[in-house]
Amino acid sequence: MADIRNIVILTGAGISAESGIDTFRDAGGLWEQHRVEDVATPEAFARDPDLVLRFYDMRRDAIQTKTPNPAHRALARLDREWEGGLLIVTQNVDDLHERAGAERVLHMHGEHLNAWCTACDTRSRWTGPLIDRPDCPACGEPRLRPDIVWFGEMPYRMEDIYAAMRGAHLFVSIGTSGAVYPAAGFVRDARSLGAKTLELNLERSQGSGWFDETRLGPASELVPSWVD
Ligand code: BJW
Repeated sequence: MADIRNIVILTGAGISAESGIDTFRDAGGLWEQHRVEDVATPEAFARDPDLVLRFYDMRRDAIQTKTPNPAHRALARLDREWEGGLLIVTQNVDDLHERAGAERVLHMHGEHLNAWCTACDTRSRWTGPLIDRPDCPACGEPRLRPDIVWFGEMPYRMEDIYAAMRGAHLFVSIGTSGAVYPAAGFVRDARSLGAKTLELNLERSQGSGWFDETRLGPASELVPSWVD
């Protein structure tokens, strides 16, 4: 790592799998249990908001009982100790990076703990279950939506992500299938911007061929051994 100063790390559902949070596309994953079109699009929310809200209530309840695993803790340690530039860009909506102690974290697909008022663009902490849903604390709008980037919506803070990628010497992808854009294209972007690229994943992903190096195995083992 002698010639590396700035690092961008992309994480996906695989880093939280060993904490007990379902991934999306693995066997038994969320998209086998729910149709994407029913729960993870703006059209679904317009058509049947209660169904979508119940799906996210269920996800939020499940996530809150889970705890960070050695992979989250290793990245938090790296974040604390790395004096160069570092950005953890996570596609995950859980807060396990933060609960492990990481600070330089960007949630490009939103956060399950947040509610978003599209009437006045205020984010607030999501507190209510279905029968007691809070109104917007800023404008009183009664219908808040989960602060989640659904299919067809623009992921958050793309300019900040590309600013970090432009200065990165190393791009590391952890636990993501490379099935969802624009995150799936980051490895090619990073390469063309001159960064070295490393993938840490349980199995080969759709993007594996683009990485300089791929290491296969569980994140709880691969990430600590890469960090140390
Ligand atoms: C382990 C492990 C262990 C397991 N250790 N590893 C260009 C080309 C083609 C299509 C598109 C394109 N640009 C845009 C699109 C459309 C679309 C898209 O990509 N569709 C594809 C399906 C083709 N993208 C979008 O719509 C995005 N928006 C966008 O592009 O905006 C621009 C735009 C706007 C308007 C008009 C036009 C353009 C938005 C995408 C939003 C994604 N949202 C979701 C759902 C969030 C809701 C929720 O959480 O409920 O985000 S989808 C879901 O997939 C979730 C994830 O963040 C995302 C990525 O999944 P991830 O993390 O990779 O999980 P898995 O399950 O797929 O993989 C897990 C991996 O871990 C596997 O590889 C395992 O092997 C591994 N693993 N255990 C290590 N222990």
